[in-house]
Amino acid sequence: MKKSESSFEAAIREGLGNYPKRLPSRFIYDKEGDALFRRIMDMPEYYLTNCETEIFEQQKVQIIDALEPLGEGFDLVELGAGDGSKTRILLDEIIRRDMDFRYLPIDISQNALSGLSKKLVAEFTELEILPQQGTYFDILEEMQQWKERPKVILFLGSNIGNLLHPQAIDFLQKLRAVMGPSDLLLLGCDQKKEPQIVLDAYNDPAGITEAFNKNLLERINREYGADFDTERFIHWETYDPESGTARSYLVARESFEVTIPDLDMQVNFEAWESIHTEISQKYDNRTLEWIAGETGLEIAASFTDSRGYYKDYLLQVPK
Ligand code: AVI
Repeated sequence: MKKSESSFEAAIREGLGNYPKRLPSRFIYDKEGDALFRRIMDMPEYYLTNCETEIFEQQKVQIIDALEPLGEGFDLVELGAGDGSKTRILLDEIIRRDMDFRYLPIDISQNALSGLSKKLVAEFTELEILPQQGTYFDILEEMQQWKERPKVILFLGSNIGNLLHPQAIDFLQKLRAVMGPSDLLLLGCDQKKEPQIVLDAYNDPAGITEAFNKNLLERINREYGADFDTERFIHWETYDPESGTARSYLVARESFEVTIPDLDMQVNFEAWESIHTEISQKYDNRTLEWIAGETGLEIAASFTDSRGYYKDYLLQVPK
């Protein structure tokens, strides 16, 4: 059994066997979950993708100018590269300047990496691309060996927001440990804003986010033979404007029992019992300064969109 599969099993045992129930959002992303996330990124309510694209399109010159301290011959390492649609804007600018660099996209999905490489090689014939397949954790270990060349790490799409602050700090500390003195980290962070705008982004009327959230249960049905009837759950989103935390839940409409034969588990739900599935953290400068400080990094620059909904922070090692 692959590591990712067995850790899904552990998460189900732990998350559905305890009270209150929870399932980590990273397990939403199988083939169906990836497809649903691509649909989310195309939704008008999900402003995050358009904001980051706007930042890159409007400010690519300033962003690439800010990479100058790296010097020549650097590696551009992207964590969770996906289809690379936003990154290609930056790649285009770096190539236009004839800078000496290599692109190392990292993704858990070999399928996504193959599609990305094919697309980029066709578009940028001179691009040196070295795709790396694995979890962030595997690749962090591997990154220990990439210390000789200066690098800029891209962690875009507010992926950091799916981690609670202590986990985010822990993860960034691990990244910091593989950074040399002139290395940089470009971190995409969704910002605090009018609460209704956040709620609408995670609760679309077409029900795509609901299907995405419920894919956790559908996956347990597919992979472990469970009999979740997802119609018996409602998708529920909350947003706390003080902490900036959006939370997703699945809430049982009535009491029932679910069987997961392959894990030899029975799970009882009381009426209105919830499963907490995801957090999507929204940030402000103060919070980011605190997180950067805890991580041993500092903010060198930041780039925002015209509505101030989203920011890409460039983090550096303090001199
Ligand atoms: C991948 N991640 C940054 C998305 C987010 O905004 O938290 C996942 C997502 N969940 C619901 N909609 C999108």
